[in-house]
Amino acid sequence: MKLSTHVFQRTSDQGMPIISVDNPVASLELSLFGGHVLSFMPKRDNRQRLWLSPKAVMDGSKPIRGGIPLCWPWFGQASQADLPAHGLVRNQMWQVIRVDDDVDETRLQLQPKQCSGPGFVHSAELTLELLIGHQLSVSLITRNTGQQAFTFGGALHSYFRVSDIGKVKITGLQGPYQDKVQNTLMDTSPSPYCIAAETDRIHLTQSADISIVDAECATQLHNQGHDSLVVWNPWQEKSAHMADMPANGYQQMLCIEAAITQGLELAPGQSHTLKQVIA
Ligand code: TA6
Repeated sequence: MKLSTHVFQRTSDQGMPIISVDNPVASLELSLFGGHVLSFMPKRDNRQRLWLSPKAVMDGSKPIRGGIPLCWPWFGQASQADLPAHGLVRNQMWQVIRVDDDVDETRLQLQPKQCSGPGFVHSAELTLELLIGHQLSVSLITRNTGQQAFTFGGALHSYFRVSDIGKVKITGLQGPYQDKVQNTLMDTSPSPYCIAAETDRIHLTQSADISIVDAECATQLHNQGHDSLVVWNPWQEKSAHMADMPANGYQQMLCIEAAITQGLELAPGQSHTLKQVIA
């Protein structure tokens, strides 16, 4: 089904609606389950920026491993044990509410079917806005549509494709971080910043510009509206124990997430944009 000149909707083999964008400068695929970007490739270099697990479960029975999972209205474990990690929206269907084609950019807006549920009983509106052009801009916009303030969190939990994790350097991250593997607070980020073991770090920083420098290329990230940048790689042992990840999958991926981990209060009528631009 054609939604506009450059935007199509199809049904995957597993029965999930997939949105494909193919414009003169870039291509992108998104699953309506989770409002989940699966791939992004600018045509100037035809290099896939995102990593999608070959073992990802794509039938809507669990969140998709890889691409850009949307975590909202909380990041990580929920306050109650029976609630899902990373919030309520990566497990539900989203719908397209707007499509615009421009000469070298396509704009898509989507919303989840529900913005409240167990663990978050507030009046909120959540919109995902994607600008698909020479770069991909991903904005998660939270609006308080109720009469009372609420506190929320979340993340753009992006999985980036790398050629070899052993050769990657991250630039632009300095200062202290919470190390979730060692369960300690570290004073300074490594320099050079390489990944050589299981890594799960919350950098409490509003630094905006980060580069993932790979063997022969670099992926540039511009982040906005976050209180933290999260760096995650499960490494060998954890990958081997994850049913939706190949044992060696950790070698080709690195998560760098624009996140709100500290809780952000939003007054009635206010909106907040959490954004990551990928170039
Ligand atoms: O963002 C890092 C993290 O919170 C890790 O602790 C790790 O478990 C990861 O996300 C993946 O979570 P998931 O629920 O998708 O398996």
